[in-house]
Amino acid sequence: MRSEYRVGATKLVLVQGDIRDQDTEAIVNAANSGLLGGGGVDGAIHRAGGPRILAECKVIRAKQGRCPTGEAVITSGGNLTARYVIHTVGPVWSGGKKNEDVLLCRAYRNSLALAKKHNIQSISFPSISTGAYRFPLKRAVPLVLSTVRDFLEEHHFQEVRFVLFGEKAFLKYKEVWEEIGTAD
Ligand code: AR6
Repeated sequence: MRSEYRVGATKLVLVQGDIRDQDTEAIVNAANSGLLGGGGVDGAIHRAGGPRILAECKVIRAKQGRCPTGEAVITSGGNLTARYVIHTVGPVWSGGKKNEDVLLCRAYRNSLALAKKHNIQSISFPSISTGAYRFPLKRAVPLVLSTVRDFLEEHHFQEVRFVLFGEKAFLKYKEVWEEIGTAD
């Protein structure tokens, strides 16, 4: 399943699929602050991308320590089709009173800003924090899509893609985008 929209000159795509298979210049990893791999999207990206990504993450760790929640760092894509992986850390859901909403939006915004800094034209996002970190999907999607929409009103990309693993997530993103996204 796939839907295409526009925000200004940027193509916004929602697709059901696997983040590892995307042909955008960058893909985003839902990492943890240790940056040394994990389960879910993180494990899948490291397995598919090979040891080069982990080696670069270790260099970043040695230089700056852990990656704070809401921040993002960049490595190459190793063996992936994507040239870069942007590793960002979403918040762990703990009831909604620990600034989770703000931190989730920050993870998307900082990933986009880092992509811009590296002159990246196309980028794919997974649904950050809504797996192991248990951020409720229903609450996350309007926050995420309005954050990205607002960023794209100020900055242009060729394409921003959301890659949703399951049908339920895909349909939720589609429903919300059709409510809050800009019309063509
Ligand atoms: N492609 C796209 N989406 C995926 C894929 C995939 N290959 N695999 C899972 N998803 P999660 P989080 C979906 O748990 O909640 C890791 O251990 C999944 O269905 O990957 O941010 C890290 O190291 C869910 O909707 O990320 C951290 O410790 C979404 O991606 C922690 O998990 C995010 O699920 C981060 O947890």
